[in-house]
Amino acid sequence: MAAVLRCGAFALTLDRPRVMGILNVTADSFSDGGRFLGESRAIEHGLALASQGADLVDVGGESTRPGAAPVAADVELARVMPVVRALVREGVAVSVDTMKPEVMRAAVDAGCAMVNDVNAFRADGAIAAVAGSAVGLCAMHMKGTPATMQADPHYDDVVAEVRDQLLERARALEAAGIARDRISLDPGFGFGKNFAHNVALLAGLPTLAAAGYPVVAGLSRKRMIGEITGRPVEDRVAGSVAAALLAVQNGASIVRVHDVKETVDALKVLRALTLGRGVGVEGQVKK
Ligand code: HH2
Repeated sequence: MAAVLRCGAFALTLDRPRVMGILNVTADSFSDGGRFLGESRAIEHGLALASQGADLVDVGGESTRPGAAPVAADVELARVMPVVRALVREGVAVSVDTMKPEVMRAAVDAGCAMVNDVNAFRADGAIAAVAGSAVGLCAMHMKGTPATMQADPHYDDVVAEVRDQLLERARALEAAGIARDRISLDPGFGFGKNFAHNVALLAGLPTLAAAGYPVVAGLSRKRMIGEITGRPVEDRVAGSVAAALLAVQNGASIVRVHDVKETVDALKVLRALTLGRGVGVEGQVKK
C-alpha cells in the first residue's frame, strides 16, 4: 500500500507526487512579496492555487529569504489567520509556514492541515503547539537563521549532516508522541547552503528519502535557479519546473512551488512517460 502523510482532516496518499502551492502574505518575500498582502487578494490566490491542483496551500506571513527581518507574532497572526480561516472554510488543505508556536497554535485551532516550520520545531514550545493535534508536519533543515544563514555556510558532508539533523528532529517529534505518519522532512534548499551544497542535496535526495519519511523539496524560483538560467525571479518558471521534476525523480514526495499549474502538468507528464502510470487516471489522452 502507498505511504500516507496524515494531515489533520486530510490524508495525502503518496502514490503520486504532491504539490504544495506557495502563498506568501508578506511585504518582502523574494519572489511574490507584497503581491498578496491584501486579505482578499491572498484568499483569491489561495483558491486559484487549489483549483490548479495544489494538494496543499502553504500560507506564510514571515519572509525567510536571506537577510529578511523577523516579524512580530501579532503581525504574522494578523496577516495569515484571516487567510487561513477563509481557505479552511472553502475546504482547502492549508499548510501554515511559520516558526512561531503562537501562530502554530492559532493555525491548528483554525483547522489547518499542516504546519511547515523552516526551523524544524526547534523554538521553545513549538513541539507542544502541534503535539496534541492531528496536523501533518514539515520539518525543514536550516543552518543558522535567515539573517545569517548565507554567510559562508560550511559542511563536511552536506547530505549526511542534513539527513542526520532532520532525523534527530523527527525523533524529537516522535518522542513527544507525534505519530510517524504525520511527519515529513525537507532539506531546506538555500537555507544556509551555497550552490554546491544545493546541487549535492538534490543529487542526495534518495539518501534522505531512504530514511522513510516523505521528503518535501522547495526549489521554486530560488537563487540557484537564477544562477543556472541567468533569469530574474519572475522569469524562473521553466527552470523551477525542471528542478521540481528532478526532485521528484530523486525521491521527493511533495514539491513546494509558486507555479502550480505548470508543475502539475509537468508531473503528470513525468508520471505518464517515465514512471509509466497515470494516463487515463488523472487525465484523458486526447488527440
Ligand atoms: N522555502 C521558503 C519558505 N518556506 N518551507 C519549506 N518546507 N521548504 C522550503 O524550501 C521553503 C519553505 C522560501 O521561499 P518563499 O516562501 O518563496 O520565500 P520567502 O521566504 O521570502 O517568503
